[in-house]
Amino acid sequence: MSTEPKTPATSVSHETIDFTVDAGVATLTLRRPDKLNAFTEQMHAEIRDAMSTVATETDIRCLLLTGTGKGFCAGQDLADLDFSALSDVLEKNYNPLVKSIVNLDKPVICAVNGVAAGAGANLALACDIVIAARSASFIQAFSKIGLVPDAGGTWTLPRVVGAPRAMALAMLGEKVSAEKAADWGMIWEVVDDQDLATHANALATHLAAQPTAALALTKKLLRESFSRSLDDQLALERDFQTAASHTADFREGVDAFLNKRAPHFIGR
Ligand code: T3D
Repeated sequence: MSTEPKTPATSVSHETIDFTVDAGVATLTLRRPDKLNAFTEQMHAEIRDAMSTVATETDIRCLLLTGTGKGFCAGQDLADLDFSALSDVLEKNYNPLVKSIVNLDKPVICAVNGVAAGAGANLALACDIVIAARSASFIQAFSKIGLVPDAGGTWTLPRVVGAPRAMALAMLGEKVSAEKAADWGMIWEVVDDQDLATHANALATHLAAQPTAALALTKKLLRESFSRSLDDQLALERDFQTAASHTADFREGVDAFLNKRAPHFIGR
């Protein structure tokens, strides 16, 4: 058993998200339930603010992303759309958001509590470990309104489900159930709706107490592997393993094992 980080619980109030930090876990909850938590300009600004705290606070060692109500996120709020400036919106909002999750040097869990559509689906798929409620679903809704997939979907989808499924999902915009998403390897697991929050919190609390510096290196290694040769990847593993071996957590992990006691990891 590992020990939870000792951070005091904090909560920052926003209008469209909830953001809390407790026991090393930052929980970012999308909160526009009447609109299935669709993204607005304001929500993007509030998420940016929260993500900046997650990136810079060393006491935060895991991020949990989820939504309120019956949806996880229905993508861009189509009533808050600037038809003349989509590329600006992607550059300002969606692209930095996806990068802030993929490049975050901490594990990111997404607990998909309901439908995840458009950029909402691709936001979920950008996270490191995705758990979904049994009633949740994923929809590449873009083709239904004459857009192309964004928020990293054309990068993530072929990697997680393969090109044939990615192509059909993107072209047909069909709803994929949580069960099918798990069968296809799009997500980690499905849990009963009533168990999602408890399960996701337990997983996030567990991860926050793990050797998170090594987890950050692991995340980077796996992400980088898609664009590297085997030789380059082996060299990167060597370098990152050297870095991991210099952490206090490595010494602690080995000592705890040899002395048959629970390790106490500090994330450094
Ligand atoms: O630069 C840019 O900004 C471009 C970026 C684009 C990124 C994108 O994400 S494009 C894709 C945008 N999203 C969609 O096209 C999905 C639209 N929504 C749906 O297709 C359906 O709502 C769902 C399949 C997701 C769920 O269907 P259902 O039947 O469970 O719920 P509902 O009744 O359709 O929705 C409930 C309410 O949420 C409803 O509002 P009302 O009528 O009760 O006042 C509905 O209008 C609202 N809602 C759902 N999605 C959106 C939305 N309102 C605004 N924008 C939405 N995306």
